[in-house]
Amino acid sequence: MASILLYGSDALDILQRHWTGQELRVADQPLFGRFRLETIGQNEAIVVHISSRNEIEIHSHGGEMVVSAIESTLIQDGACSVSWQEFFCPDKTQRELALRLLPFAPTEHIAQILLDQYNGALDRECTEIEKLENETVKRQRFDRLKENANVGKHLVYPFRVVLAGASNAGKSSLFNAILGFQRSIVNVIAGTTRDVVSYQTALEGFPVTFYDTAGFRETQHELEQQGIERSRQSIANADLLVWVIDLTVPENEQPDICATKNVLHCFNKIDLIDTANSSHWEKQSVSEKRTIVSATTGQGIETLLEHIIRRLIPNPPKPLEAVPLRSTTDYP
Ligand SMILES: Nc1nc2c(ncn2[C@@H]2O[C@H](COP(=O)(O)OP(=O)(O)OP(=O)(O)O)[C@@H](O)[C@H]2O)c(=O)[nH]1
Ligand SMILES: [Mg+2]
Repeated sequence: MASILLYGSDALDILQRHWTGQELRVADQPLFGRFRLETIGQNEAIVVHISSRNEIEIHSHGGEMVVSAIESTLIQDGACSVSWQEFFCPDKTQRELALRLLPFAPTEHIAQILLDQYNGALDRECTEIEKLENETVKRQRFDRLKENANVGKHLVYPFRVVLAGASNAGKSSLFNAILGFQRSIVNVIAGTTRDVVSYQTALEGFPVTFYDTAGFRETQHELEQQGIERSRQSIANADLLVWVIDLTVPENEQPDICATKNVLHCFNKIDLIDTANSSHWEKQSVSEKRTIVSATTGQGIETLLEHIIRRLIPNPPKPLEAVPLRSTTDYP
């Protein structure tokens, strides 16, 4: 099903030229008839709803060819085509951008943030900031806008969280435990993952893509070397690197590329540590910079996810708060 709104003073006259069916008139009820598609020389069954002489909804079946044939017939008669976003919000502002992004909202939470922006959250905040006389408060409110602008970049495009670490640390097992299904192959043989495996999900309603990568180790195997090079590339593009460490083996050094990244250390395989040692590990400060889990038993995974989202969004926007959006050219 596709809907086209024919709007303007000539709307009824334009429709009349191509219409055969029930008499066209302003009515509460839909009217049934056929629309002559001039460009392909066929009559298409349609339903129209005429709420005023200026405003007519045309409903056809949703095939792309039919919709574009109706559109080009109307354009030939003097109509011009605008997207629904431009129609409702023609001023090319953040409000229009919010509408443009709305169909791509991956979760209800994101849709709500976008609707808040459409309803003028940013304009209101800017007007209020301008009126403030206290420079310190002004700066605080402005800094908060900047903080939310980082969230605004990831309403439609997910945050990228890369799981990396030494071979066999349990990255793929952790990836599967986070997602809740067996997306990646897990094996006791070191060097199992070669390509980057990704999956998009949501944390607290924000889109996040997790990447499972090939483990770092010295190897002469060309395929594995290629995999490790891909791991480096994924780390370079990450918003957050989760460096996975096997608690049962001496800690490996991180490659240089990790030094510049936002890193969370994740100690895995706590289930293999005997009770005495385990309490030693559990006493280690679990913080937003380090966390202890077992990908096998699921222990600590919830806490890990909380830490991940807090590292990505330390203070999530509150309902009705202004979230600056990125320019249209960055979006589909
Ligand atoms: N007991 C226990 N075993 C684990 C845990 N996590 C992973 N393993 C085991 O460790 C081995 C390696 O796990 P993977 O998830 O394939 O490790 P990886 O880091 O993806 O390995 P590569 O892809 O080779 O780099 C497998 O035998 C897993 O079953 C854990 O939390 N506890
Ligand atoms: Mg793996």
